[in-house]
Amino acid sequence: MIPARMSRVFFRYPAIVSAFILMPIPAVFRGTPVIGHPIQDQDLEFMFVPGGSFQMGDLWGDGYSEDEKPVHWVDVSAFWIAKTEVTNLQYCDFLNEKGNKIEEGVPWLDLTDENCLIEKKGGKYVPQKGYENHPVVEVTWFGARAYADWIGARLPTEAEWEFAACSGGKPLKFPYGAWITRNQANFVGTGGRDRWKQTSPVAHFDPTALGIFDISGNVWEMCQDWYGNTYYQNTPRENPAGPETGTHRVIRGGSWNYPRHICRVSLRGMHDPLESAEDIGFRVVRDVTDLESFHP
Ligand SMILES: [Ca+2]
Ligand SMILES: [Ca+2]
Ligand SMILES: [Ca+2]
Repeated sequence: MIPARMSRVFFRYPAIVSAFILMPIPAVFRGTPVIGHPIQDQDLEFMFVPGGSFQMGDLWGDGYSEDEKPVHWVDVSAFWIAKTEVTNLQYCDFLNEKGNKIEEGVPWLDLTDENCLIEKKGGKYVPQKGYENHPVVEVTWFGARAYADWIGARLPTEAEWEFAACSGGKPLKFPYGAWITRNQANFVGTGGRDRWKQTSPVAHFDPTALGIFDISGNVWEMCQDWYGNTYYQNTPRENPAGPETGTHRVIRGGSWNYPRHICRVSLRGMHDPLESAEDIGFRVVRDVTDLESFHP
């Protein structure tokens, strides 16, 4: 069954892929980056990520931490990824329907935090003026997961996140290549097109080759996996989904609060799922249905 919410969600196949949609896709297309489309107003829009194999981890040997090693091959099945981080306005739609529920003893959104960009006015959740299109922050992992459920989606695994961040598993250090500039992403400080000391509106910078925005910088993005610092030493090749248990969840991509080097696609962060922060948000992904699948 398609959830009611799906009526507000847009899925895009890149033109090059849609021609092959009903036939087995040649191996050469696996992991091929796809071309993006303009973002659609406040509605969630997804890009198709063809499945493929890639080398996950610190390809360049310049990570801060051993947790990105060893580099290892991973097979990722096709999935859909939201083009942008979830915005304050999108998150308000959710809160106005479901309420700001308590899960594991904490509210989905920490409205009491001075850094929260959403407020409750006249019984309704509204973004602070001017922050409608900025990514939601001060949201817990449970609040992120609940939103994803509500929209008929889920949080990405960190393997999916990294595969998408390097446009289908290309050997890239940063989402745009060997380097990242202030004209490409919002990291700490300002300069060039990065005019922001804190969050920027989503999709202000150019998309990656895959057609997604702010995959590095702006806000950290929560993944579904538990964080394990030695997980790469013993991980399944096919669609790894993290350790069975843990204390922290994986976050990826760096933020407005961290330096350029933290925007590396292989960098792994972690975050207490009961906590919320001024520079941590999320984006959602969706599984490919049988009908949409073009794997033989
Ligand atoms: Ca900045
Ligand atoms: Ca981001
Ligand atoms: Ca907080």
